[in-house]
Amino acid sequence: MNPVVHKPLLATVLGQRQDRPPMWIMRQAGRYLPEYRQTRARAGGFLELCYTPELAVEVTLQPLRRFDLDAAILFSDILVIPDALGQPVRFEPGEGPLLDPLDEKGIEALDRSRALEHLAPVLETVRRLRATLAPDKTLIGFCGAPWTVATYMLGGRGSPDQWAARRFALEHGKAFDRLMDILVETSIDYLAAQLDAGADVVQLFESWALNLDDAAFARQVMEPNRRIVEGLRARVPDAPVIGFPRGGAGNLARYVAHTGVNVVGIDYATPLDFVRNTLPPSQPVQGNLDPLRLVMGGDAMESQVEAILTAFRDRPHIFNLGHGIVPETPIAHVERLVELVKSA
Ligand code: 1CP
Repeated sequence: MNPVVHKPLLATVLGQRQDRPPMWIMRQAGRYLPEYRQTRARAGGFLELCYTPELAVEVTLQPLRRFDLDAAILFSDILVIPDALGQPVRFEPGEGPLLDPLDEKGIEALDRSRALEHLAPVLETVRRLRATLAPDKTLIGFCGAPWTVATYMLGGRGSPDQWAARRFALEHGKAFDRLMDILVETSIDYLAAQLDAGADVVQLFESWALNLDDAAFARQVMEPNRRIVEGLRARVPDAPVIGFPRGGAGNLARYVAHTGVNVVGIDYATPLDFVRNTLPPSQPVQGNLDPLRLVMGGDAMESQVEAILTAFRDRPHIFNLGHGIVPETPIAHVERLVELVKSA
């Protein structure tokens, strides 16, 4: 019989406060690591890297070889879903993702029937990671939440205010709701398959939950996230979910109550006091160091790490950044961050 091994990060997701907060780093596999840049060059394109299990496993594990992190996050991208639905995604150097923006006809032409087949290599990566990872490490699967993925599908690229997608939602309500339905259903299939392949927990990246009024936040963020959590748990009972509604601070408590996520990710612009006063001490949180402070290191970093650890000391807390690590981050600063949190 296998002994049950304690996974501190998974336990925290399930609401059990640890004496020292477990940690991972948002976008921990990436361009700040020379070994990532090397593997990325071997793969050719970025999507080839995502769709080649051998290389995707390698880059997933790279940050864990350097740093004593408590979780690995599957190496993939939120934009494999449009790619799998038949809206091709291109990654051009220095550009970020590019797509041909969808119109109403394009939404009708999306084909959900073969999406999981297209994503089979990503699921194979999860299976290989499960077989390789040390038993005390948590394996995090993920997808982009529907609204965030839709902003790229409708706008064709990242944008500062998501104008194209916000406008489309009001101007072409029926087609927009159809797109959200497709994304909700595909995300449920995809996340259930990741859990089935061996992920311990899944994260919904709602990176563009900002710039939305009450009604838009309810329609575009809260309801689709809720439907995914509910649909996923109908397939995988008690599926553990982390939600990260970046920019949704005013709605934090409502988001948690409405969606039923286990953990809520806190972006770095959300005041620590506000979180303490808004969410009950039993509510697990994840976050929220500004990635810029990790670039700076020194007191700029250390003072805020201390403030975060103190603010969340009384609750289940997963230490993390409040958004993704950036390419110019010095590796020595990441080493120091891990040392600081480990000695908390
Ligand atoms: O050239 C390269 O190597 C591409 C850089 C890169 C990487 C390393 C991209 C392009 N995606 C990724 C991997 C990735 N993306 C992961 C797995 C790696 C890990 O965490 O260790 C994850 C979880 C993501 C998630 C992701 N992709 C998000 C949500 C998180 C966030 O940062 O808000 C978003 C918005 C994307 C889209 C995307 N993909 C890539 C870029 C540069 C972007 C952002 C574009 C923009 O700002 O609009």
